[in-house]
Amino acid sequence: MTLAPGTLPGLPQADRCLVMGVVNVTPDSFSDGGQWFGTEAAIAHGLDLMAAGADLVDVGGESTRPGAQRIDETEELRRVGPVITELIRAGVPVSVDTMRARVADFALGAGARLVNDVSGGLADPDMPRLVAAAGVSYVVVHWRGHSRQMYQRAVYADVVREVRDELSRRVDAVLAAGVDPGRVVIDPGLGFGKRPEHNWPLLTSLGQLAALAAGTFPVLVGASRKRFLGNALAAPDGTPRPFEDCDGATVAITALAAAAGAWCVRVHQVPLNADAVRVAAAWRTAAATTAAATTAAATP
Ligand code: PMM
Repeated sequence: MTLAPGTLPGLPQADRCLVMGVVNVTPDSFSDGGQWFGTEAAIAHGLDLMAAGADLVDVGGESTRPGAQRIDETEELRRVGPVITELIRAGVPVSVDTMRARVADFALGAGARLVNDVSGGLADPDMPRLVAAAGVSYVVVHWRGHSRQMYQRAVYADVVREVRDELSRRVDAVLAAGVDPGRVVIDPGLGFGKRPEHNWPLLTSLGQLAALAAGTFPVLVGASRKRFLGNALAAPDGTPRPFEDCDGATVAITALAAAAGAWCVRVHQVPLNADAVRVAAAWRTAAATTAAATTAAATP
């Protein structure tokens, strides 16, 4: 099926896929751990991402890299609180990347516009009710468990069908908790309980993943710098490409996902991805115009 990017109330609007820049206020994230761990560095990075063309900035304080240990709520709040407050004060549209309702509550109180919950509401049962009460948008990510168990649970017979069915159940649950269906975004959760070979069929099936029992939802894609890209670009001896050399691959995924109708891409490096979503928009427009002209020419 064809997917259209769609628009969500209260979030930046554009006639193209949006670009979400990532600020990981962590010492140990897979792709940029430690780079923006200090409050001042993280704030400056968020501002830089906006200046480089991001539509919104996603701020997170807990690493979800495979095997990562959880931090406690106080530490998570200590990391992200001042960064979120300051970016919002500077006029940046902020998304909070958290699995904890209390952290989301703080961020929403400060003016965050989107809750990005990589557990899809499974890690903290209070999260869907909180999002519903706040009336904000909610990214429901496909997830099968915390980082410690991530790979044990990465077993699928039909990854697209299973991820879609599990996402569908999560979306039903968050709607039952009162979340507005017009504010739900779904995300296949690339790398979350998935081995490299699971991510590709999910990427080529965004339209199928978006069409759930409760309706068709906008899709967010978070492929940036993930390990499966390093594997795809491995050296002849099989050595994976280091993540910091995978930005070209990320841009390629951005172009393909945006051309397929993704609503937003979550990326660590903004400028080339901001170009890619514009190219994809021109591509989609030309494809639609050509298809309409072909249909008109074939109509007697
Ligand atoms: N991936 C990471 C963190 N947050 N959020 C969404 N919605 N989708 C993702 O794929 C996603 C996410 C892990 O990536 P990082 O630690 O390398 O930034």
